Amino acid sequence: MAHTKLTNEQINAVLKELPGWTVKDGKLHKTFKFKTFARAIGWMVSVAVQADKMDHHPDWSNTYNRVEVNLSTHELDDTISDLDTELARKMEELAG
Ligand code: HBI
Repeated sequence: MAHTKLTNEQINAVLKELPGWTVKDGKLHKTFKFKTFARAIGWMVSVAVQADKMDHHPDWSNTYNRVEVNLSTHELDDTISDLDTELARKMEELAG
């Protein structure tokens, strides 16, 4: 299936439904905070399984109980596509 770059309007509409998400340096960005390191890593593992199924992978880094996430689509010059908003939604679901 072909994926398309989202317009600023489309991105702003999605951001209203995704608490804590912003656009930073042209990427969909959020820092997730968990109670413990173990919970942060557990969440990352569950997201990784879903991301791999989608063949769409986050740029992210972990520091103790925080995970900083940046989503973009390399195939579309690192812009934000429907795949990024789909993965952001999955991340929210899995964060409970
Ligand atoms: N992950 N975030 C992200 N963006 C992509 O464009 C992307 C990816 N993971 C795998 C992937 N593309 C592959 O489809 C291609 O690199 C072959």
